[in-house]
Amino acid sequence: MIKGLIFDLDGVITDTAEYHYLAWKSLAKKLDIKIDREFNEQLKGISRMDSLDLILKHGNKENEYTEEDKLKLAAQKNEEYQTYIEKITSDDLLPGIELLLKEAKEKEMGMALASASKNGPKIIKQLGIDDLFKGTVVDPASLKAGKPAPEIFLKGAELLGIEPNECIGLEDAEAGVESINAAGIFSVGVGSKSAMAKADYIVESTKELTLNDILNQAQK
Ligand code: B16
Ligand code: MG
Repeated sequence: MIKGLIFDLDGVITDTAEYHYLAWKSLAKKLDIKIDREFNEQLKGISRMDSLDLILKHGNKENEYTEEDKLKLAAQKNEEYQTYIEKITSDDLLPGIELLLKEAKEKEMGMALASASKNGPKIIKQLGIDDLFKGTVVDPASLKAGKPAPEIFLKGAELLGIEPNECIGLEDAEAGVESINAAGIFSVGVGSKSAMAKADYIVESTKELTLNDILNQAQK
């Protein structure tokens, strides 16, 4: 029986990808590296430091910075990113998510957050949904390995006090779907059929996500 939902944040609950893009783009410009929205697709679900490494590689500058320099660059990006997320409100919940969370709460299902973002707690507060995730936000800094490793979703199940086969995981990134699958959790992928090919159940957008459908699919 399904007792809990484990959510990715960016691309499932809200769309912060554009803000990450704007902040990375301005940092990249300072480093004389050009990135576009297509390149940004690769950064979805990827941790801050891994994203920076991909950007430096993209500009053939991967050997020009020490670890200390990179920490400073990532901090600069995060400072700009935080100015964008300050403006997030409950209006920024993706379509269908408010109802899904409401129905899950009514059914007394557990809800956990499995986001690679260290800004996750701040973002869910801005969205006005932090009460639903009390004590169930996985700390990405505590992980030995990020997505696609299963650890983040396994920790989500652990925080909910339930088994992986009693959970549904929701993701919009390929690495995220792989992480859910490797954890032995039923995976719901939000996105195109090709990008989400490995998911157990696919919806093209959060608009199509309903609690009934995902429960029915997971309990088939
Ligand atoms: P931060 P998710 C991910 O969120 C983003 O998709 C990714 O672009 C970002 O680099 C990562 O969080 C880390 O974010 O810099 O705020 O720690 O999709 O895992 O919810
Ligand atoms: Mg995501």
